[in-house]
Amino acid sequence: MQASKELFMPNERVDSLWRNAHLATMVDQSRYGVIRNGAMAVAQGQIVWIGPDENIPSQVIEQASSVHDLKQAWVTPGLIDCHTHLVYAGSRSAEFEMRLNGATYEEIARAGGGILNTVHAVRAATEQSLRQESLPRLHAMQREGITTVEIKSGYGLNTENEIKMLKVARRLGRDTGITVCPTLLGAHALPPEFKDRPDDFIQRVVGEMLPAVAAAGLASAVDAFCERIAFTPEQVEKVLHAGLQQGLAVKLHAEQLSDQKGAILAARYGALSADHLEYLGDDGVKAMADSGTVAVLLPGAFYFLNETKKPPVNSLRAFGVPMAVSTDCNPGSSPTTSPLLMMNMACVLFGLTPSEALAGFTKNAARALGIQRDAGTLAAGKQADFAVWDIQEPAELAYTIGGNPCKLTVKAGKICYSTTNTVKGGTS
Ligand code: DI6
Ligand code: FE
Repeated sequence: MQASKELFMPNERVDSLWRNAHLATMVDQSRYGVIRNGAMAVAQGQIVWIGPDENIPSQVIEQASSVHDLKQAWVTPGLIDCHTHLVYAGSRSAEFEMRLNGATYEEIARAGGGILNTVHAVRAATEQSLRQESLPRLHAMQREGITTVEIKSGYGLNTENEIKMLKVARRLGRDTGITVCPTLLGAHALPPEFKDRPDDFIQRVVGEMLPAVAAAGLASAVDAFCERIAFTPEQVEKVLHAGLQQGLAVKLHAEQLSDQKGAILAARYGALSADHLEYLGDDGVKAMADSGTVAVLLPGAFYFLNETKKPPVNSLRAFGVPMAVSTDCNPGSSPTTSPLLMMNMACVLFGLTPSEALAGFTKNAARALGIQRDAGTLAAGKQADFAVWDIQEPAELAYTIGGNPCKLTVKAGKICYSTTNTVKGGTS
């Protein structure tokens, strides 16, 4: 309340006032930071006042250009999907069939399929067709309350095609009004033209791709796949080092299929997040706790690959490592666009509580992207990104399997999706 009073100036214009709602602010994670019968005032895209409806200052009501009655619906921060490979072409349903006939994900990858299968499709696609294929995925996310998404490159694997993917990612943000945080994942797999020459490829990533992408301002973070079927910790380290030198934040695909000590490496580079983490050991958990690195859990990939080893959630909790949850939306290991289904899986498969799962798509996801100053909770001074849900209690978001109670998605105070219309750019 203190902050609200400071932010709201008596003569200030209020663009919109949202009343008669229950707010899961996520400021206090254990109880969702609930304000029952709450209200929020928005000016210039920011929350300027938030609190119980009965305490709304009279000036706020007088100055409000528009008032929305939310009819006792629940409001959460706009959902943040902090790990996706949403820009891609084609499908990998044939590999899904192969896996169900006995092949493993690793075997398919070693035989030149897997990620490289999608690389061929992305290289063959135009910027326009890549955008057309990817846009419905982002719209689907918007319909489930997403207001911010991270999008990785990683299916181009050369400078020209990685740049093509990142340009499409940027364009999708403009198409939808969703904030896109772009990440260069140049070291995702070894492209065919560098077969048996991984060190030469890493040199290309570091010497050519990374500087070109950074110079064009097309990425805010760098990522790599540290794994037996991808790159060694030594190779990954070169990429992280070069990324930091170019002013990018660091993220890492670590310990997905085996314990390569990737999370320890990521922590050493002050990574925002280490992601997947099924095979993470206690040494990795401790390193992440010390560096403040967020653990991004990806239950969709765990489920879809029929993985049995779970990430060490109890240990992450015990060491106070913040946990984010994300879709990992990609054609090979997690073909989903549903944050709500991922919340359910994070609870049922990994043992997160429903409030941890929601924090994983809000507060902790913001931290995994380094945007916690502006996003991830509902509080005065934050961007007015929120979702409105037709539910009785916030735990329902993680409880339901499938289904979608999202009524409205609001970005910087503007409605960008509602159950009755989708407005590009939005109206307040
Ligand atoms: N791990 C994953 O689960 C995705 N990338 C990665 O490094 C899978 C990407 C794909 O199979 O297309
Ligand atoms: Fe991934």
